[in-house]
Formats: sequence, C-alpha cells, structure tokens
Amino acid sequence: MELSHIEHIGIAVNNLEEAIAYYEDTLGLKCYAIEEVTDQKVKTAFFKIGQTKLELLESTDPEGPVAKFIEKRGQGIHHLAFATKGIESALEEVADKGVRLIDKQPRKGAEGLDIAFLHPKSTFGVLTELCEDKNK
Ligand code: CMX
Repeated sequence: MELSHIEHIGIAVNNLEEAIAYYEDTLGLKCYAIEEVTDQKVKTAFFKIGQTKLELLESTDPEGPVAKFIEKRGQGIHHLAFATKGIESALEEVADKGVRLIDKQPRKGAEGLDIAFLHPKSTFGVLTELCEDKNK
C-alpha cells in the first residue's frame, strides 16, 4: 500500500457556522468549500493547511454517525484520512492483515474522492479513512 500524506482530519462540531468563525477569525485559515454529503448525513466545511485539509463535520441527521459520535464522546477529532493510490487493493491488503472494514468497497465522499472507512476498534481507537482522488 502507498500512503502519500494525511489528506484531511475530520472534526465533529455541533454548529458549522460557529466552528468556521473560529478557524477563520482566530486561526486565520480560510474556508474554501462547504458541501453536504447526503450519503454520510453531514454538512462539511473545508480548510487547507499545507498539503493537509481540515474537514469540519456537522450532522444533518440525529441518527447519522457524526450525531451519534458527538452524543457519546462530544465534539472533537472524529477521523483521520490518508491519501492512497489504488484504494481497492489497499482495502484488500488491510482486510487481509485483519483490519475490520466499515466499507468493503469505496464510495463517493466529499470533493468527489473515493473513500472507505476502517473500524476504530481494529485501528487502535482511530476511525481511519482511506481516500483516493481518481482525477489526479
Ligand atoms: N472514533 C473512534 N471511536 C469511535 C468513533 C470514532 N469516530 N465512532 C465510534 N467509535 C467507537 C464508539 O465509541 C464505540 O466504542 P465503545 O464500545 O468502546 O464505546 C464503538 O466505536 C462503536 O462501534 P459500533 O457499535 O460498531 O458502531 P457505531 O454505531 O457506534 O458507529 C462507526 C461507529 C465508526 C462504525 C460509524 O460511525 C461509521 O460507520 N463511521 C463511518 C462513516 C462516518 O463516520 N461518516 C461521517 C464522516 C463522513 C465524511 O467524512 O464525509
């Protein structure tokens, strides 16, 4: 498997607007995109810092994964996403090594990336995302 960099860090928040204001006004970053991902039941806001992005996540559904995460653990870092080449074979490789896959096949995530999640119970407590930009 070939991981090139941390593509983004996902951060669960209660209120996207309030969180955007903090990242812009206090930390001086610029939100360059807001996108709803219906499949994942979230509204997202993106910031770039170097090669890495921050993805703020506000739930759009009380039964969605981000709403459930906040209910149980509060706001905070939700997942870590690695950029990979050949996401299908990367998934096969980690599954062969005993990692529990949430997504056996990649699906479409924000920004048109192909994404797949690995279960935090088999990745030392970190919800891990593999993603690939097939347009690159
Ligand atoms: N990070 C670390 N641990 C997490 C977690 C997270 N983000 N979310 C849940 N967990 C833990 C729970 O605390 C719980 O642990 P304990 O039993 O020790 O309390 C355990 O995982 C629960 O596992 P589960 O019963 O199998 O599953 P849940 O119904 O709680 O769902 C998860 C958890 C990760 C399987 C689910 O949230 C999921 O499928 N996530 C992938 C999709 C997703 O998160 N989408 C939102 C972001 C989309 C985007 O980036 O665009």
